[in-house]
Amino acid sequence: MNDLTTPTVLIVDDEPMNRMALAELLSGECRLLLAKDGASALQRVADEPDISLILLDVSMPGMGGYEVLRRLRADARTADIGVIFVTGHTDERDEERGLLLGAQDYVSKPIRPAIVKARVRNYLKLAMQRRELERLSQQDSLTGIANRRHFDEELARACRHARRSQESLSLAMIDVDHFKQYNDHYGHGAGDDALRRIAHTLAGVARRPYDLVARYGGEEFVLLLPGVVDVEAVLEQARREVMQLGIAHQMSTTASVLTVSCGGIVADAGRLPKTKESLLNRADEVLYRAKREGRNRVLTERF
Ligand code: GH3
Ligand code: MG
Repeated sequence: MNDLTTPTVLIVDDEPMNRMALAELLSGECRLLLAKDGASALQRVADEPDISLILLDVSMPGMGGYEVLRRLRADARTADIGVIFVTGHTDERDEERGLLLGAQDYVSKPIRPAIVKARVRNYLKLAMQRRELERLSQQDSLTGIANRRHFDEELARACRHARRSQESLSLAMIDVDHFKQYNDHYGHGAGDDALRRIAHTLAGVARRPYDLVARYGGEEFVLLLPGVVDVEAVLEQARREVMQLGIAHQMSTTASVLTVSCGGIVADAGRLPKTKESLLNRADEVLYRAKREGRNRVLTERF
């Protein structure tokens, strides 16, 4: 994982001298990658998910800059990468064409170092602000874990991936038991603290690279566990670790401490329901069975 505060810039030019000049100019500003033609630029982009900006030469042997840009914009994974054309073509029509294709900016060769540096800086500053806003928009402000919006996006993505790869997908809903009484008795502030500690505990349990824990709303959490995993074991660990936090709950009729109920489902790729809502509903049904059967327990279902 790259340092999120240092942006990555890809320099694409068939002339080694041009690449070196730009790299030298920007070496203190960002992490730099170099490519010598259009095809290797696209390969670099496919290998490096964190590229913020591409300084793209227009005329190169083989695939030129316009075609590289067209392909970047046509692929959802790369459509948002910034592109600044660096070109000897200073014709107005060329510049218009590049901008219409979705380039952010245009600088002409021979490059004027101070101008290029300033334009790159300006773009990177905006890109970093946008990235921070995006991060905040995916985060639950109380607990710091993912929010429902982010979870819904990731669930849709995980369903598509499961269908493509024929891997199974596991999902769980986790709900705090008797939390209304906890709030009523200990106060809303204590309730908030408890939710933070529970969120942190759940995040510690689901920690494979594509696992996701989110706050779904109120005192309800969701867990997304793509691929093959022993859901029952993960949820049982979550349930146990929440209990072990030892958050006293005198008003609970289930235990002397705060507890959670968990409803998990394992969906085989071939049997994934059409919509992610029906997947969530099934997990919700299992959760409510866990509630009815006495709370502080894990139930799972496979289909
Ligand atoms: P059950 O065991 O059946 O789940 O009962 P419950 O009391 O946990 O469920 P209920 O849905 O009746 O109450 C949920 C409570 O969660 C109500 C609300 O006050 C509390 N709650 C929801 N969001 C927050 C929050 O952000 N902070 C705090 N402190 N409390 C919250
Ligand atoms: Mg509850």
